[in-house]
Amino acid sequence: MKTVFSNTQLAHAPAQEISDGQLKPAVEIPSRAEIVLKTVRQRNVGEIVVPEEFPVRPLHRVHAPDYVSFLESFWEKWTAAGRTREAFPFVWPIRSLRHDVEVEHIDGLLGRYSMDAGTPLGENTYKAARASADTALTAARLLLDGEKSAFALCRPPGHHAGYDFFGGYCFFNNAAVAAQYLRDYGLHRIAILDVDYHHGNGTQALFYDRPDVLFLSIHADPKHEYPYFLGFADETGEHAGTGFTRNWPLPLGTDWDAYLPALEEACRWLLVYKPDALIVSLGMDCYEKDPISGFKFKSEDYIRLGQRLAKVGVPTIFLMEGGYAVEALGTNCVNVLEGFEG
Ligand code: 6XA
Ligand code: ZN
Repeated sequence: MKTVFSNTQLAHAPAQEISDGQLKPAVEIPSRAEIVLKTVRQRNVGEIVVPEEFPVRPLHRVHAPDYVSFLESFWEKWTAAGRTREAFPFVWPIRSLRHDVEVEHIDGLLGRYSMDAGTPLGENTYKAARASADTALTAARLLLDGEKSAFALCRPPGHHAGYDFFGGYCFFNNAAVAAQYLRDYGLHRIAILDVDYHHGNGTQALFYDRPDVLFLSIHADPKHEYPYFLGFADETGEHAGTGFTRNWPLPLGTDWDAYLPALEEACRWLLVYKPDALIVSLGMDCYEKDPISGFKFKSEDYIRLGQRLAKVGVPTIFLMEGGYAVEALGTNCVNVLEGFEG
């Protein structure tokens, strides 16, 4: 299987994040991608290719143009305001505040275009997020050109990012951008299976009213875990998309045996839906030693995950999302890919 990777993705290198009421060292860091790349090389997964540079158009198919422009021009505005360090939003236009005002102040803009205060924006964030989307798009291109599978080693991740907001370490929704691209190039039905520990709220929302992109997500119960406000079992789609979203929120402490029934059910949905392509939002944070998560996957379980997904028998893109146990990230990720290839 080919791996798509761009060094430009490493340029987003946040120093700190806000979590647990503190400024802490950031966990979504460049070494995550570096160790996966190193393991892909060591274990000879296949050729490593540099992504094409895509124009902004495929991003605009999923994200608001003004949001893309905000990210592009952010650092210039931030530094023009005299700020020198990475940025965090701290005020949001929630209930009772106005959505119809033209926001000008950089702190207002940060709130307007974000969902949380836990996602630092820095000088190179836009450039790295574009490269991450290019990585996903190139993997999609490989599928269109006849490959049966591809691994998009994306960073920063994407599944929390929505139409016009960033959050959860995500800026552009790589899975959604790739899915829309496959649709635009002639595939009829795309399925996205999100196995990240966290619910992919951005991806779900982007396709919630559409039957042409099935969204399936297995994740920690949002009653007890980020993103808290989406990802419950009763969210199943709306309008033409009714029935084309499925969520399996699972309790904290879930191990492979407790996870498997949900995965089997998701795979049955894939059999019924018969997608032309499958995009796996491959978060690696269900791992037992993940520093911010509460599931109990062991490294061997990732081989089983890959094996099970191979049985679905659909052209598949694996696209990296979260996962912060840096030392094990390469092993776990390549376990999925090797399990898939059999
Ligand atoms: C809050 C947790 C952000 C979740 C990031 C993630 N700081 N999403 O791994 O999949
Ligand atoms: Zn996650």
